[in-house]
Parts: sequence; structure tokens; C-alpha cells
Amino acid sequence: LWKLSSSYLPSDVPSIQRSLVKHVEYTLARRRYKFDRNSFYQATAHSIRDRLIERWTDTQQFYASRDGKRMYYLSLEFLVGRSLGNAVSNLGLRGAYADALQQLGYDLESIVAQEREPALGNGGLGRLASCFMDTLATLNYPAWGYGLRYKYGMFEQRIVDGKQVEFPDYWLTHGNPWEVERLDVKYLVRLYGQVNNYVDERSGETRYRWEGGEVVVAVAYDTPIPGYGTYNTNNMRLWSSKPSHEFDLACFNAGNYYGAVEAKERCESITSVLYPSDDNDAGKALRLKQQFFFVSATLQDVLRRYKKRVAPGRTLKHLPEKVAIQLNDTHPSISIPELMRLLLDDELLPWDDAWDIARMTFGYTNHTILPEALEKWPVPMLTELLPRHMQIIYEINHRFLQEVDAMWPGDTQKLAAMSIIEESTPKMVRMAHLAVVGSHVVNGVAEIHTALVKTRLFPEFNEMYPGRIKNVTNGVTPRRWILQANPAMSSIFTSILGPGWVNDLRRLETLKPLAREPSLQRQWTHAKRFNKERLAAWIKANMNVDLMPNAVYDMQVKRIHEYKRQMLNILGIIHRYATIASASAEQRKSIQPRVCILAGKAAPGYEIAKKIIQLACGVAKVINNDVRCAGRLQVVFIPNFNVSLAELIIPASDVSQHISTAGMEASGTGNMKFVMNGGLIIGTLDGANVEIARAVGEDDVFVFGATADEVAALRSSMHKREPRIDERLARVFRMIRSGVFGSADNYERLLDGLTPSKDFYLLCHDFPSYLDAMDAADAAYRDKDEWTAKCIKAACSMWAFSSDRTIREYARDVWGMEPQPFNPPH
Ligand code: 26Y
Repeated sequence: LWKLSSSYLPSDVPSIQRSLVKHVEYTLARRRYKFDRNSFYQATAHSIRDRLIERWTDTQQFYASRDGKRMYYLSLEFLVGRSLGNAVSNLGLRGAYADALQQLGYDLESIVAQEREPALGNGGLGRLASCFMDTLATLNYPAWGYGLRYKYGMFEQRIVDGKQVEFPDYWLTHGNPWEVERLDVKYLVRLYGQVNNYVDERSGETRYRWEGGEVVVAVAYDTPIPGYGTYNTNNMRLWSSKPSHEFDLACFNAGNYYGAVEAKERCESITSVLYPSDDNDAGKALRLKQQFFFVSATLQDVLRRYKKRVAPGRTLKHLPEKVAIQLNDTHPSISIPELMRLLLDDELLPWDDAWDIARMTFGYTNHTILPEALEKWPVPMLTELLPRHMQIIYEINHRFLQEVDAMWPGDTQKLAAMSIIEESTPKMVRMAHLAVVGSHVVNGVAEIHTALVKTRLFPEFNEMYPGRIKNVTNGVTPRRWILQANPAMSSIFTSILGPGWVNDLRRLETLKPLAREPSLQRQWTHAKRFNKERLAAWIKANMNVDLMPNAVYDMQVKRIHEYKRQMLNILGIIHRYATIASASAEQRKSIQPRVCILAGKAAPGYEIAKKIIQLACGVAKVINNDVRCAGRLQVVFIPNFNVSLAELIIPASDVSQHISTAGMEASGTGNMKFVMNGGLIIGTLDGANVEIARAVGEDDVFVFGATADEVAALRSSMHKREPRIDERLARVFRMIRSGVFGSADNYERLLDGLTPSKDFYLLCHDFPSYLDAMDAADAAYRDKDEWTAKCIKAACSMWAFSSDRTIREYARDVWGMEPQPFNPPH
């Protein structure tokens, strides 16, 4: 058997071709008919998958034999994007597959474009998780991602009559060749029920058991995660919910056939849909079920793997030496009481031992300080769904508040502020407090954000646990965001530096002294031009708009949020329009041509965000049809922004906007992607913009607006402020109210929020300096050679924003984990 199975698949062109045809004929059962492009996409995916599986199973066996520390990244979201292009490139087989397909009459790029991307995440947080997966594999860290296999991912956004309309994203229509269904890897997950106690005969202690209720099955779906230029291949395990047999018997025997079928349907609904909101927690019971379902299956799996390995003297006390669990925001933080329950009720450990183990195992990453985005669950809901966890949370809180009282004796205000339970009606469990108390490290995602986490969000915790809160600035993977998204620029880097820069972005620094060299500048300009034309061709084909090729391409693509201030961008665009419209034909010639691109989804229930999209579309329509703007200004709102579109849009940018009200964007990761692709930033001193500005130099970032400290001061004096607004802004408001961009009634709520005394996001305050930053960018763009030099220098200064740097920091400061490279057997 060993002999039969131990050979490896060859990856020369003829072998690849044989494997492609074999998959079309046998895997797809399309022998001798229907050899179309989609069949070849499926076949190529399966052929690559075979090669991934070899490396994957070898790697997992190797990790098991080495018994090093492993990290598990728990995230309710993974925004993976397309896999085929990424896999061929990470395996170093792009050339071989391109040749193999070409000889069969297909072009790799158009095959790659057949793939429907899984959108199992909302935005930044989910995409960060996927960038981390790529880096963890590339750097040979033994790590797994755990998540949920939603049947419906992030909704598809269409623009109908200038407004966002949501359509369901059933991404599994054509199957998913990247996953392996593990029907044998399944766990039971309990919901509801009651807690019974009993006296342990050996110790005489009272012990607890959670019993009854409904039992759901979690089935594993595994996806191999290849690293770039390494044999190591990690795993992402996503859970899907199924009704359990145990459950069948109970219900059906009770004679309630329809009720039982309905209940079975409810089981499957747990993993049916991703919640498409990234800003406020609707407190929905189904969302809590998702979180617990996910956490319970994952912890059972992790503990089973840990226990499978028998080593002399090893007990559960040593768990933190072998296992690190990272919580991607509070979404999986019910892990903390669940691990406690497993250790107390199943393993019969004493409380203090269980608590030390749990705290040393977990790390918690915070991604927001906005109060409305902090998760809280009503105590009655938790008590009903997870009665034992509620008890444990109360016990954790009780012990924690004793510590608080010991530190600040008699300070009831401190107790109320820090308590895990909020004394509201109904009472609420503050998941962030639970996560801080139950983790050994809490991290923010950019320097300024971490500072605000320490001073504004958790000041008391920071005092009580000095050193627990750390910063680990986000990063993005250069494999997807440079190599794959921008082949034109990548080939410039590779031709000068060789291919090693992809795994060592610091090497780009050596290009900075060449930034003014004409030959490099020429190649760079060509690449940018190529990327703009690539985007323009897509926009022509999909939206029937002809973009000017020579304009400044100005982009703001991200989730739509008031704090991200797409509205400020639109107000700026209207101002530019007004300037063009009122200029003489002669004056108009001196105005810098500009293409403004916006894209992003609004949460379905977020009315104001939807109005912002409507205004953007209304403005685009008017401007694009006004002859006075011809050759000067165009505006496009690209529908259904997702990872694949980001890969197309970002490399075409000259400038991009990251203009959140200072203090509100935790980090941002789009900002990093744009600069890496040779675009400059117009931005506020917020999130990672601050560190990007430091890395590339203040002169090459167009910074404007109030700082985070000023924002705080401005807000507190808001009511005292004179209601005077900038004359240019007043003109913009008048235009919107005149109805040129569609009935003013549509926009009244938007404008009403912008009166200076109500302007929470400080658009009025920042508007003048925003226009100055725009003017500065326009002026800088006029000197083409100088502009190109700036872009080259900036792009080549970005090594610290590679997720490789980020993950090395986590490994050192949070996980205590070493790389474990596996040397290929051939
Ligand atoms: C509670 C639930 C409604 C919820 C679901 C998703 C809450 C938040 C989210 C997602 C948040 C998110 O994407 N945050 C972003 O994380 C990025 C990665 O750290 C940051 O760069 C970005 O600033 C932050 O907004």
C-alpha cells in the first residue's frame, strides 16, 4: 500500500495536460463532450488540488510528528477571494499551467476569471484573516484557521435606479473544488437545555453537567492553504451545521413529525448566512448560535488533537505550551467560558487550574473602539441558549470584581465600569471585557488604535494588567496584493531584483535610489498605464462608461460608513464639479482631469450608508452627462465591490482616499494595498495612515484634517460652536438641495446631520483642509517625473506593511511559536 501511494504527481506540462483531461472526463464526468471554459476551470482547480493535497497531508503529518506549538486562528469571517491564481502562483506552477492550458486552447487568465469568489466575510477583518493564512503558510508556521462555512456569503450588491439592492450570494452553485468534505470529522454541539449538579464521589465537590436541549452536528470542510515558495501547506477548517441523529429520535418519537422536520431545518440554518453588518451588533439569537456552534466544534477538535498525542507527564496543564488560540475580535469570545466548561465539567479540573490554562491559551485582537460595534449579549438570551456558560461567566466576573476591589477598595464606579455584566435592563454581557479578562495578550491593530484602546476603551484594564495590551500593526500579503494583482509592476521588481522580493519586501528598499532613473520611470509609467487600461476595459464592458486614460485615478473603495466619510469625498467631487461648471472654457483647460471611483457595500439595514451610495450614483450620472466636464471629470460607482474587484481596481490608482474622522478607523488595510501598488494616499492621521506616512515620508502623503486629540476637543465644544460653514461647502449643500442630483428629499437626512452643531464626523470642520490636500495632490501630479519618483519611493518603503512582518510579531509577542519548515521528499 505504501509503495502504491508514496509517489508524487509530476508537474511537467504533458503530465499537467493529462491530469486536466482526466479531471474533465472522470471528475466532472464529461467524457468526450462539453469541453468548455468552465469545465477547464473546474479541471484545473482539481488538478492543482491534487498537488495541494500531497503537500497538505505531508505537512500535517510532519507537524504532528514534531509536536511543536500550534496556533489556531478563530474567525467568524474569512474573505478568501479566488483561489486558483493564488494556488498556481504559490506552488510555482504558473508557467507550467499556463503552457499546458495554452496548448489545449485556453488562456490561464481567463480560466482563473471563471472562479466565483467565496465571500465569507464583510470587509477588513475577514480579509485580514485570509492574508494571515497566506503568511502563516508562507513562513512555515504550524497554524490552522477555523471558521464557518456559510452557504450564503456576503450579499451581491446591484445598483438599481441608482440605489443599492441586495441579492443572495449562493456561492456553492457550481460546487467548490477547493474544499474536502470530512464527513468523518464531526462533533455534537448542544444548545439550550439545563444545568444539573451532582456530588463528585472522589473529592466530595459539587460538579455541574449541561444536559438536554437540542444537539446539532458540526461537520468539517477543509481547505488547503499553500504557502508561497514553500512545501508547507496549512489547513482552514470551516464548520457546517447538520441535524443530529440523536435529535431525530427524540423529536420523531414524540410523534411530532412536522415539528421535528422544522427543527431539523433550524439546525441547518445555523450556518446558512453570514451577517452582512460590520458596525452594530443586532443582538440576534441566530448570530449567538453561530458563534457558539463555531466555538464548541473548534474547541472539541483542538482538544482532541492535543489529547491524541501522548507524551510522558503531559496533562491539560501543558495546553498553553502546545496550543495558542487567537480570537479575531470578540466574535469567538464565547470560547473562554466554553473552554472553562470543558476543563471543569468534562475534565474535572479545579477552577484555578482551568482559569490559568484558558487565560494562557487565548489572545484577543480588538478591531474597533466604536461603542456601537462592541458586542453585548442580553443575559436572558445567554441564559436560555447557554445556561452553563452564563453561570461560568458570572463566576469569572465574581472573581474578577474581587480583584478590582482589592486594587481600588470601595470604588463602586470602577466596579460598574469594569464589570463583565452591564447593569442595564435587561442586563448585558460585555464580550470585550470577558475577552480582556480571559486572554493573556490583547492587541490593537495599529499604533494609534492601540493607544486609544489603552487610554479610552480599556483604561482601567490597562492599569490593572500593565503590559497585557500590545500593538501589532496589521499587514497584507504581498502575494495576492502585489504579485497576483499587479503582474505589470511585479515583473519590473523581478527583472531588477529577482523573485526573492515577494517573500522579503525589504529588498524593494534598494530601488528607492533609482526612483528618478528614466528607464525605471518609463517602465513604471507603462505599468500604471496598463493597469488603468485594464480597469477601463472592465468598466467599459460592465458599465458602458468610457474612462479617460490620462486622468488622475482617484479611488475610495471600502465598506460604506459614516465614519469612513465617503460623504466628504462626494462633497469634494460636487465642489470640483461646481468649479468646472462655473469656469470659462479657457480656465477649464487648466483643471487637472480626474476620474473618481467609489465602491463598497452598505449593511442592508444601514439607511444613511445607503443614501450615501444613492447620492454618489446621482452625482455620477449628472457629471458624466455634463459636457462641461468632458475631459475633466468623471465619476463611477462600481457595484459589488469584492476581493476580485479590489485586485483590479487598486493597481490602477494614482491616489486613494483614507479619510476617516481621526480616531475612528482602527487600522485600515486598503491604504497599505494602494501604496504598495504605486498610488499615493490622501488621508487623515488615523489608523495605519500614521505609520504609512512615517514609512514613506510625510511629503508623499497628502495629510489633512483634525487629529484624534483635536477631534475629541472639537466634539466636546460642538454645541458652543458658531454655525458658520465654509462658503464652498455651503454652495455644495445648495446644489444638493436644488435637486440636481435627484430629489432633495432623498438627501435631507444626510444634510441634516451636517449642520455644524450636529456634525459628529466633523465633515464641516475638515472640508477646507481636505480641499487643500486635493489641491496639493493635483499640483504634485503636474510634475510627472517627480510624481513617478514619489510613487516608486513610497511603494518601495512598504515592507513593514507586509503581513509577514505582522505574523512574525504575533508569533514572537503573543503566540510564542516557531516556524517549522518541512523539507520536500523529492
Ligand atoms: C459584531 C458584528 C456586527 C461585526 C462583524 C464584523 C462587527 C465588526 C465586524 C468587522 C469589523 C472590521 O472589519 N473591522 C476592520 O478591521 C480591519 C482589520 O483589523 C481594520 O483594518 C479596520 O480599520 C476595521 O474597521
